[in-house]
Amino acid sequence: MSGAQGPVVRPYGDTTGDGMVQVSFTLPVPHDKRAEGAAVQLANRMGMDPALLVHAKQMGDGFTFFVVYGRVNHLVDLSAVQVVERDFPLLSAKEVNAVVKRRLRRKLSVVGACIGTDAHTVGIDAILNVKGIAGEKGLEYYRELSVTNLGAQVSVPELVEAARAARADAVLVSQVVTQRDAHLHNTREMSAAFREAMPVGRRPLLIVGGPRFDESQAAELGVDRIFGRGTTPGEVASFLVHALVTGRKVGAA
Ligand code: B12
Repeated sequence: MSGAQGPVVRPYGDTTGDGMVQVSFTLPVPHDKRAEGAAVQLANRMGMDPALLVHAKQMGDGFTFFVVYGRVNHLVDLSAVQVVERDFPLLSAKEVNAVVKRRLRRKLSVVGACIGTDAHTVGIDAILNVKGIAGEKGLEYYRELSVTNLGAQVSVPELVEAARAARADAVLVSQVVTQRDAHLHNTREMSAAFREAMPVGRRPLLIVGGPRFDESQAAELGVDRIFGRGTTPGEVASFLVHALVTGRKVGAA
């Protein structure tokens, strides 16, 4: 990337542009003076100078949690920041229903699940269940969508079978646990299984979501779209209509 082009920002804590940030981490040591020194040294090595220890608390045997506040010199050129922007129009539930009814002339079938050992269903329920989230109703509320929510800890073969049985237009998978990159491994396994089980053209749209995904990794993971923190059902419904009805199916082949 060439030199700075756009607005350049630096963090601030007390006064604009002072570069102050706060980080937290855990070290595998009991809480004592040496542990606190180690935390400050780590912060220094991360580029914080000065690094001020503002909180330290032992968490069970042999682990200490730290919060460190300090100055960094790094700048961010906003024009060089790359993000996945929403590239489809946001529709109301009424508009989604109208488009599906008029153009698809049947209900759009959606199958959702948490796969692998992941039992964090709150996120997928927020998207699918009528109760929804952030003042929006979930996809079950949409008259022209048929929703099958398989719940927690669904195996990939079970998901493929359920998608086949429901003639799914889209499969929505949630992955919240990221320990040992489980979310990435599970997503790759899922997309490979659909590629193996169904020919192009018959394969449902594959969507994953969860708070710790990098939304730019869709192609790499073999899915059509990734939704991250704070996703609302309306965004997902609008994307479904865009990808399956009004636009061409997007993403990985
Ligand atoms: C509630 C909770 C639980 C509940 C889950 C209950 C349930 N039925 O879901 C219980 C107590 C069971 C639980 C258990 C565990 N948990 Co827990 N849990 C949480 C907690 C506190 C909140 C998660 C949540 O509900 N968020 C609210 C929802 C609405 O947000 P969301 O999931 O991000 O969903 C939104 C978006 O991401 C997106 N989205 C999500 N999925 C999808 C899918 C699609 C298709 C789309 C479009 C969008 C989308 O849309 C949603 C709405 O905006 C988090 C910490 C936290 N504050 O986040 C830890 C957390 C996720 N849990 C954690 C852990 C470690 C565990 C356990 C392993 C603990 C243990 N040792 O037993 C177990 C694992 C159980 C299992 N087998 O999965 C860790 C994960 C760490 C990591 N690196 O992976 C966290 C981060 C806590 C922590 N800081 O350590 N947990």
